[in-house]
Amino acid sequence: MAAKSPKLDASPKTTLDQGGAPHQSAAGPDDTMTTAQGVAIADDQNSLKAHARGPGLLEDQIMREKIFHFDHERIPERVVHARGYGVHGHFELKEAIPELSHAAIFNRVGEKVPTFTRFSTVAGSKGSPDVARDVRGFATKFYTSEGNWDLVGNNIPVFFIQDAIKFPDLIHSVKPAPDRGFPQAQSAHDNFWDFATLSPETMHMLMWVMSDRAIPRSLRFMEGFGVHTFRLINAEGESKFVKFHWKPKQGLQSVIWNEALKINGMDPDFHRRDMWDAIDAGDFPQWDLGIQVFDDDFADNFAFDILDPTKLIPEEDVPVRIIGTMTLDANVDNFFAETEQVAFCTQNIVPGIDFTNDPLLQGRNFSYLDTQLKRLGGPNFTHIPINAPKCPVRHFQQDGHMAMTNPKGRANYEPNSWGGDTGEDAGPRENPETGFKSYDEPIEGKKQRVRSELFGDHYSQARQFYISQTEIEQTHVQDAITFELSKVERLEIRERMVGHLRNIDGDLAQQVADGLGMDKLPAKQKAVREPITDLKPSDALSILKNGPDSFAGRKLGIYIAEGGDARLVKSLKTAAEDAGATVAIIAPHVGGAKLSDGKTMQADEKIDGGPSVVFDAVALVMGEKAAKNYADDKPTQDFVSDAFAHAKFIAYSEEVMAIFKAVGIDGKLDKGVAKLGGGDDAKSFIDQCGELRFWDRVAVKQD
Ligand code: HDD
Repeated sequence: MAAKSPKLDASPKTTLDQGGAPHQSAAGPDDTMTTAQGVAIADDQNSLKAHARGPGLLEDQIMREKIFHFDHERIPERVVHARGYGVHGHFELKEAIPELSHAAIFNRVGEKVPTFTRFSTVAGSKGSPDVARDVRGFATKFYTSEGNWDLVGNNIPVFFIQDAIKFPDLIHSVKPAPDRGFPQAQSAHDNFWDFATLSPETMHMLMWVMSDRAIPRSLRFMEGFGVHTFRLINAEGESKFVKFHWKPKQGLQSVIWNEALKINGMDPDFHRRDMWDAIDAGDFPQWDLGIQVFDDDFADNFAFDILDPTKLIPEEDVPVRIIGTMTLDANVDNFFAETEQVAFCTQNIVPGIDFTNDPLLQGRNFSYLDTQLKRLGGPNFTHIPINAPKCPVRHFQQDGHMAMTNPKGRANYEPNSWGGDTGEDAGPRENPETGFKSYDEPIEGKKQRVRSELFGDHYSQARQFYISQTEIEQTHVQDAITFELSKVERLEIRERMVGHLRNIDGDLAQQVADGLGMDKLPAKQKAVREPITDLKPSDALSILKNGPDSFAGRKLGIYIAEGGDARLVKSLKTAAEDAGATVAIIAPHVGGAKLSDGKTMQADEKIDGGPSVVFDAVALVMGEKAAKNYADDKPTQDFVSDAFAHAKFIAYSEEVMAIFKAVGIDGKLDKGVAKLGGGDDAKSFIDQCGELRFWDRVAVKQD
């Protein structure tokens, strides 16, 4: 359908708002395409040539401008967290905490503070799949009335390393190897495990990354953590320590590894699509912001150093106090302008919040500002709308690449003596009352390259995490470590890791050793500090103990085929939607299938493109002939056998037994597989789906 004339294929209805008031094309009617200089374009299909079959002319300023701009469309991707997805929202404080902090954001109950949140994976590049086993970034920019506060956290409350000087090594080791340029978006390789096992401070975080936390079902179903200990400061200048938590109102949920592998093939955009769709449908995800507050006394008596980012403070020791809620309610208008250009910086804090001496945080405070210069090309990235504060900004910084908001007047320094009688504007002045003040913590000591002694405990909380998991979750951790180490070629690296595991949990070490086919357990790794083995399990650390209480926000896939009972399909749809879930119809053809009522129901997906791995639960409703017909169809068989293997709830109309027979599960049907007759069957099934998985099916580990 090549259009000969731009008029035939004209799509350029949009005019670009280049920062000012909405404007019309300088060159003519609203929809006339122009160059970046505003000159109307007559032909956007043909470059200027010496002759219809002759060479191109250098003179063609219109083509040159277009190609020039295209050539420069990309900016460097983030060196870590390159793949991410950003969403607008707002934060609303529910409980003021003036006794702890004088920050406006913590004192103005009911005020809606705009936010922008970017979720990300760490290791993969921009085009890598969403459901890689990885930490998820959870970074929120609060546009507060006192300036921007960036809470740049992860979905895991601890980190791999204790000192920022090790960050480049950590990231080099996990990213593709420099000689071969692979593997992409994976930690299952020699370099990563070599570094990790030579750096025992990674052990606690490794437990989290090998757990299902690292393969979330949705960005909506995961927690967020500020990781470091920060300070809150009140109007009297008093300080308490704080750790920040995001608790999803949607409950926690992850996928299982075999599912993740398949999802990445079927839908590499699984997480971003899920977020876009939920917000587009008005199903706005919410997180409560919680704080764990403690004082010097607690810090001095805690078994670990509160400045050590590889340690957490169990919620049983210091409860999380919920103070407000963030709602994500708007997708971006333009991915590049917002998600790509957003620049988070840990050093962006507001009066009433302060840093601590956590050596990882101190290093981050340098790195983030520095990296924005490289990525966004100059010091004026705060002029880009997504980064610009939504409160007054007044200073004497000036010029630089792409300066957008330029001061007026003569004074560009201070102190100055303009103002007063001169009639000139003297510009802004510092304000000792409202201005940012650091906590006046007394500091003394020797300048040294050392870590504090308690940083040497590498195993105690790793063990605590492991023993806090349900049996199913523990199995997943064992399987994940076994999987990853099976991809490690050098035997001594595998042995080193099992040697570390022996300091964490004997059974875990044995299971992994067996999984790797080791004849005997490798020697224990020497611990810098003897691990504490009697830390109590903490329920807050398990996903399965913190799941949702309904099927809301989840997705049911209904596979229909010719002759399927129309009433059943309808009742399933209604029950799922009533529960706040979404439904996708899958059929042998995207054109849908004619159901028992003689009407054709359109499909959202053809079976090959709608596998069961992308749904939380599935149903199959087909006529007898169709069920027999599709019993031998491979995608249909995978739909059923995967759903069954992944412990999903499955509903079916009795004709579908032919397919169950074909995949060999007809003799194994359990309470997680529901035959739909009529009456309340659909509703009972959806109620059951609220448990998300029928874990009993896979609870017994096969040797
Ligand atoms: Fe980092 C990005 C989270 C340690 C250096 N980091 C980045 C992002 C998140 C985190 C969520 C993506 C922000 C976005 O969406 O744009 N990083 C963390 C957490 C850490 C951490 C929770 C440990 C507690 N990071 C860390 C260290 C350093 C960095 C120790 C360097 C010394 N991180 C960066 C960076 C990035 C970044 C290079 C890349 C892109 C960016 O900053 O804007 O500066």
